[in-house]
Amino acid sequence: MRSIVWRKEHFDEIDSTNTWSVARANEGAPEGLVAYADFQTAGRGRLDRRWESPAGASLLCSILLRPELGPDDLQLVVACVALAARAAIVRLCGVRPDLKWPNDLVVGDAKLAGLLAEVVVHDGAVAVVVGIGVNLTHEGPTTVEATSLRAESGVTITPEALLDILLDELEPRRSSLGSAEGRAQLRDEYQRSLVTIGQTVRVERTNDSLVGLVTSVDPSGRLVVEVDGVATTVAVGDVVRVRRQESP
Ligand code: BT5
Repeated sequence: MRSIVWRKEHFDEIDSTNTWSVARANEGAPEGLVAYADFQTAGRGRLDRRWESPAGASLLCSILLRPELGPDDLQLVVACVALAARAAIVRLCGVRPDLKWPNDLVVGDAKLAGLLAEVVVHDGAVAVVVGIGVNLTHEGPTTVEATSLRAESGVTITPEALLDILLDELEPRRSSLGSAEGRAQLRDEYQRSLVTIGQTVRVERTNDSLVGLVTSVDPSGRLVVEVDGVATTVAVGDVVRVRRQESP
């Protein structure tokens, strides 16, 4: 695959970089468009949740990709960006966050970053907008267990510095999406980076929840959870670690 030409668009303030990028994808914008902002007035998480950050305290960006993948493989695109962000963070300040399935970067149990992927189909062409918010100097809302890169490393990193290294790390992983061998390598890197593997978790879905042991991710990046000895594949949901009960 030819290398991607990244085209960065900066906003002092915007409602949401994802909302803006989804609109551009709907107009047919090519792969490589990157929107980033100092401040979002309506930053979005999944399921209509909010992403909060004061001005200039986070990397807030959305990346438009057009991978040649089926809808079942969306989680691999999220994995690409999450792994690129993790590698960039290691390069810049030595902090090594874990990935928490499906869309978080965490240090211990504290959330450092969240990702939001949205699929756009326009004239039969598929685009994926992957948004990521990384706390640089802001430790997130007080209501959640969250952290920042400055709190973890003492280093203040600018959004531009993190974005440039993230895109540098994303390029080879984006290429990997284009071949079966590359996808297998990506899945291995994803699996190694996921703190969720080996945990007993409760997966909360819109209409139900299940509890089981996470054993792996499948080739499409979906979570494989063993429930009463039976392997169940989970494509979407929030994951909460269940601490094992001590025997009385
Ligand atoms: C996410 O959703 O974690 C996805 C966040 C994606 C944000 C980026 S910023 C650039 C782009 N443009 C957007 O509009 N969005 C993307 P979810 O897993 O649903 O988590 C949301 C929850 O995280 C909230 O309900 C809060 O509990 C918590 N939260 C909000 N702001 C946070 C922060 N700065 N740090 C840590 N946790 C936060």
